[in-house]
Amino acid sequence: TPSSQPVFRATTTAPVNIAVIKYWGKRDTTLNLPTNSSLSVTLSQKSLRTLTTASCSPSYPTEDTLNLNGRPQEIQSSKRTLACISSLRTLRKSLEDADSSLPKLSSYPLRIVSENNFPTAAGLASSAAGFAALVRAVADLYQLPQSPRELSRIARQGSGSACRSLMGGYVAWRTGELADGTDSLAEEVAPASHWPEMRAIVLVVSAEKKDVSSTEGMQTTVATSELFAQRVSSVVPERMTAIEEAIRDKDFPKFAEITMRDSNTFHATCLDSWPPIFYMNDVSRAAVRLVHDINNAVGRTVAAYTYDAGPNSVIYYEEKDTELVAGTIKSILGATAGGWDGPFYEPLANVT
Ligand code: 2P0
Repeated sequence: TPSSQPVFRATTTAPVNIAVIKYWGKRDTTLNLPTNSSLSVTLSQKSLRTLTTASCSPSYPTEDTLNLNGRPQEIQSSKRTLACISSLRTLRKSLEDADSSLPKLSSYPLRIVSENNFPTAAGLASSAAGFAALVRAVADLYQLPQSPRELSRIARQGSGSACRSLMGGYVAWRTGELADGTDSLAEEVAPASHWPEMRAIVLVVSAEKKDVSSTEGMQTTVATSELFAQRVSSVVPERMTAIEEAIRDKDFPKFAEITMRDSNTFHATCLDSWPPIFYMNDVSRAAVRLVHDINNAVGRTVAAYTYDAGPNSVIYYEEKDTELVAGTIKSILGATAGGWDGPFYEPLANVT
């Protein structure tokens, strides 16, 4: 009977990462290969994470299924999800082929259940944590020996930024040179413990779904922005080198200026796209001004903002400046802006 059949199961969580050098642009849309390298900070899972359980059983109905935040997803129409699952299954199959005593998990239907503890598609990098958790959960279920670095190649096919969520701390996604994408991988630049004073606060300006998806937006930018070519050829490569030095030296003012400038350049290429793309709004811009005002008033750079494909701010600072930064922002924007939809998330910037 079906009930006597075994069910194999693995549960995992994956963190959100917030880029300080932004990924924006694909050179290959099928393999999700980027036009430029990017670098992110992995946020603490205490505040923002995806929780995913993957299971498989010969007793399951024949199709793989995915349930996200309580809703069944059309997995068969999601090429990216199918690509991740198929890569993982192939790796499992090769283990089974090499060792006939292993259960034939690769031949069983998969059931994946995933839940975010934060709004999906609100510019909080939900696809990054989502695909990273999916890949990690299925890899654990299949007991794959691959390293996070190798799994990042698979997660990248789900969502580019997901490859950076398989590691903690400071993570670079190297653009790679090969046409097949095998060298387009994430790698840890420094562990979280290297700079434990780093903090981030997320200001949820709006938890609404964004108008233009990242995938669509970046295609428009690549095809139409005149500023974009310069960003890819010289601006980002120089900033990648500089921010890696800033992280190595724990030089917050340098880290902060590069972070803010790269957010601004990314949003400038969005505005320079045709038709233009807007992700930041008036509340986002008020937070930008406030961060510059705080830095000027203090007389040193204590805070850095960054914005993804949505209006929410992520502000980095060091633990010693918590009152100056998080305290001021909460009291000023929390009291006056009236635009805040949701709670302030206060994740530690690093995974512990
Ligand atoms: C990033 N973003 O580096 C940049 C900054 C948004 C702005 O990665 O098409 O959801 O799935 O590869 O990864 C959002 O893009 O795009 C993103 P796809 P993804 O975090």
